[in-house]
Amino acid sequence: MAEKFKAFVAGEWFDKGSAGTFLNINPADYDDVVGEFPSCGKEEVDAAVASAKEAQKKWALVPAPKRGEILKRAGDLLVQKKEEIARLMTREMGKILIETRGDVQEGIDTAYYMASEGRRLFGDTVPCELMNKFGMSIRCPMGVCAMITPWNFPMAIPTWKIFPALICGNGIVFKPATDTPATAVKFVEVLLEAGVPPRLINLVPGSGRNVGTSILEHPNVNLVSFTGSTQVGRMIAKKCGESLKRCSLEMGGKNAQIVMDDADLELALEGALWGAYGTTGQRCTATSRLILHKKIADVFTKQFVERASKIRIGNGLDDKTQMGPVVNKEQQDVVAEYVRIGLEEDKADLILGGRALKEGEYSKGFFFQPTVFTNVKRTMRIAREEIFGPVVSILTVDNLDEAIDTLNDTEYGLSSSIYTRDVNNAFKAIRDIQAGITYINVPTIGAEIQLPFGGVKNTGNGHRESGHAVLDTYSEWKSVYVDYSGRLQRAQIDD
Ligand code: UN1
Repeated sequence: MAEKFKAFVAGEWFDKGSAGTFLNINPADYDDVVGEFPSCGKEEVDAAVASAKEAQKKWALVPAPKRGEILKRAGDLLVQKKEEIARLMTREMGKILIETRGDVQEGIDTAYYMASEGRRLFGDTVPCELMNKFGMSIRCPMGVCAMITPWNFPMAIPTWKIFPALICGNGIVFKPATDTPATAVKFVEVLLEAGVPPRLINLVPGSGRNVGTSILEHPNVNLVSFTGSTQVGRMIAKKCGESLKRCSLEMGGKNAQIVMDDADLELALEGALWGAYGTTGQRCTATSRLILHKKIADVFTKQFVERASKIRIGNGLDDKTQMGPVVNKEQQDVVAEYVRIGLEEDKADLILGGRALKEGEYSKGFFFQPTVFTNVKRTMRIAREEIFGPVVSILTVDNLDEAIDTLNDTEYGLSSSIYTRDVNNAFKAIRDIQAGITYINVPTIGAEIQLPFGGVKNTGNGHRESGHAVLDTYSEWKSVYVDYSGRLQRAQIDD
């Protein structure tokens, strides 16, 4: 019998939703059922929004430093439960333990960062143009914020959204990905134990069609924050546009690492392997293109393939495993389909991997070999579309300008990296690369939470997560003028 997990709406836990229940399985071993979860729908979303809206009125009156104390306690609890949550996360979505620990750590970092924002939440004080008049800007809550989160960072990404929303004084409706509802339950338990008012935080697991649609159509949802595919993000933006909800989108990437001929090749190799195959390539920041200077392309490719071929694939709970499965069967099929496309279209050379692993120890999971294509042209689909799996396309260039031009030749603009020892190359790249994040001698993955996270072009819609920039998403600015002259002073008219 599968363990029964619950949803949490209007201060109550319950184990059956209006759309029944759904099962969550371990992608490394599909006989291992992680749990049975309530499948929610419109009924629960309506109740969740009403509850969050009501509870938010009181929460907005709690001084922000006090809200911060609750976030600090949530961080402390995540520290205590880090190992337990990391193991559960590996079981439900497959990435290896050191990475799921890192995922929880990112949540802890966010808790502490946002806890101290409770004592800042800076606005401006500015001089006014008239005498005896004072001007300032303050942050006000948005109201009810709905979070629609992905499965690849089941703790970090919900914390990126929920902690800043809470510190800004908002109520929450949280729809986790159906592949990772267990981590979401643990997170909500932590929030409640830390002292977040029960009716303020609502957890509504269920499908995009049932829960997602009801959220988007609800008139009392003031903001939707979404991380996921560009295709779904576009649909969300359209829906939010109709009702003028604020919407913060963090979507696809086709991130590249440039390796120049003057780079420290060993360092660049390590970075490329981690960026490409960490999280089995399932990060929006994953390195899915390597752009190599022609002088080092052959030697770099040879060593990259040699090392990639040695990556130990297996169950992420095993300490020896270096790369876990992909998250589910559909994702395994998508990756296989891209390999087929790569082979057919314009004939890239498949020089490593390319197959789903289905035999022996892999027979009950969704594993895929580390895969490398060379002779890839910029126009090919494997060089342009997000694959979200362990597949790398190698492109060769003659110089830095061509490298940057190639890197920019995509509809996306999330993360980017250049390995070079030449400071002039580095600064040119910082200026000319079109991306929300540029790393110098660092792989494309591994953003820290004190800087803004997000992308340009079709990766985002101008909002950022993390850092203090995220506060602009979860609050409304109010400008305040205080005239203490005791008479009518007309701006732009009186002296
Ligand atoms: C994601 O892939 O959606 O920068 C988030 C990184 C992580 C977060 C990735 N800190 O790779």
